Amino acid sequence: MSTARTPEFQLNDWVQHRSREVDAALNRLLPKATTRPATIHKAMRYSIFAGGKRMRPALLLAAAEACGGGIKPALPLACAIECIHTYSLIHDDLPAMDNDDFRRGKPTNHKVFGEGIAVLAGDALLTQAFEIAAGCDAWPRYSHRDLVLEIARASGSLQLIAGQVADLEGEGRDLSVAELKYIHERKTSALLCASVRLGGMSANCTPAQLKALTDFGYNVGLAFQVIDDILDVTQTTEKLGKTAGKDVAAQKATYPRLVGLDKSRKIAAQLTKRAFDALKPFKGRAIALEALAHYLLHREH
Ligand code: GRG
Repeated sequence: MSTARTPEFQLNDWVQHRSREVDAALNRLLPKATTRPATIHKAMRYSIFAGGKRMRPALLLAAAEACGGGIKPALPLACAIECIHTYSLIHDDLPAMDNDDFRRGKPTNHKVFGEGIAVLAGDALLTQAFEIAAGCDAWPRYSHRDLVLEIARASGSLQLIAGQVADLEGEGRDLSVAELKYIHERKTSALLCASVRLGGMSANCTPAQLKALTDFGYNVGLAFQVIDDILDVTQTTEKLGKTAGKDVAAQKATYPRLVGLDKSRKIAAQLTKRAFDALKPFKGRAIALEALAHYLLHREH
């Protein structure tokens, strides 16, 4: 992981250090694998510690830093967001949805624990996220109500779930670019955007900073999904840690399918440029956010 844009900033070290902190916090916050009923706690931990990139926690912690905040108050929120994200992946992989056998380089949750436990492990991680958020400190500008609302809105039936519904209903149909963007805004961008906003909130950010983070998160979130679509057709299953070529096989609407690979790459670069522009009010203090946006545009998995 490197970035040509900010050569003096060691993104690799930055991410590794924060990922270790996030993993240690998740380990503290989730019930132990031996806690009764052990099966569900093993299943929750199996997917949480299966080797995800931890990009949402990284963006959340980077946003906190941009607003002058520290890791400690942001960490529980980073864990809450990773719980929501992991729940959505477990459910998305179920036979009733995308029916995938492979995720984060490992057999999917339902392949190991069975469908019933996988549904429940997703449900439990979703609930765990709210328990963690409710247990966080609050700040003068942002109450528990604000934090919990932020997470609920991003993952509810108007955003994450709306995106998944539109995705399911779009299968086998020719979608327009506008319809595809609707899906990407909700299925992907909403949670990434909430991540950076929560990072800002954990640092008691100003309304102007929150607005800048929202613009950044929205655009980075859209770019993330365009890149994800590109990687599905350009990378191998081994490299991705999930089944490559699934979108083509399922005849799913994607940017490469609708506008071609070259144009898709241009769109991702344009969205990333908008994300960079949104960071101008931070006057160079959003260095980790910049480096992450640059990395996400050039990532290979
Ligand atoms: C089941 C409510 C519900 C929603 C599912 C997450 C999701 C919505 C679908 C999975 C497929 C997909 C393309 C989702 C868009 C978001 C995305 C690209 C997820 C993968 O995120 P990464 O690459 O995964 O950050 P890791 O494993 O690295 O954390």
